Amino acid sequence: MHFSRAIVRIPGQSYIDGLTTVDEGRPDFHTACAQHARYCQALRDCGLELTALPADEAQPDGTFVEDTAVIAGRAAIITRPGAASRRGEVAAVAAALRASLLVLGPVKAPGTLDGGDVCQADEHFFIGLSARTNEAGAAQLAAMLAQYGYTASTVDIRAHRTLLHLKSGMSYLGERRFVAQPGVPRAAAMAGYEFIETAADESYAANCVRVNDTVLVAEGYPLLAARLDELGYALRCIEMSEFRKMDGGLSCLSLRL
Ligand code: CIR
Repeated sequence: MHFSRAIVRIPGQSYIDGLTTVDEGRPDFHTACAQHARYCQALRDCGLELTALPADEAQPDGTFVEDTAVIAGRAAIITRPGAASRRGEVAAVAAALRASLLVLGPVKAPGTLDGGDVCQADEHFFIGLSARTNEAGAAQLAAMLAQYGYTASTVDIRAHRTLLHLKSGMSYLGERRFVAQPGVPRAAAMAGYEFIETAADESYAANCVRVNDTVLVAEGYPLLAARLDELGYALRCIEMSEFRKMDGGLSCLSLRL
């Protein structure tokens, strides 16, 4: 897949009051902004043109734009985030997406869907069933994807208590290869794919992002970085400490199109 654009949203000061299950202390707002700026620069260095939405103080988790939409080629499906406090995030992202994509949805109640639960592997979409994404949301997404020739199947991660979203635990690198934390459920439809498993103490790094010829990896996970380097990927390591504190990973911070 080739990406030419990305949508991001600058964190607001309310970022530190967002949702989290992580017990690593409150994020530092200024450090989060600096890390976000470096993330944006990394995307630009990968050749992407960025649309940076302004911070919205009413949306503490708004910087995690990935959860608000699913990109499928020239279409974007607007979600209905599982956390009620995040439902106000979708309007601004949908408006930005309309500039370049055909916008579908949103997912309708009782369906809920977070983009972080959606892992695209070429023409197939794996949809995590989680505390945020339910069967109704997954079925609505699958039906919209089918209109565009994509297939989809679900992966139930609800018993995996430390995993917020499917992509918190796995990423698709292309060429039928995933990076995954140990213990992330492997759906039957994943047979035939290669898995690079992270070390148990590097499980956060399983959320990495292939952007054109580069793989963005969180800074501080040397075993995964060495393995990806050995496999020939060009790596860009990005400091993510202030996003990790709020359950966020690299993929959550952008929508790539
Ligand atoms: C939340 O709990 O919704 C945010 N604090 C973190 C969302 C992370 N998004 C993602 O993994 N796609």
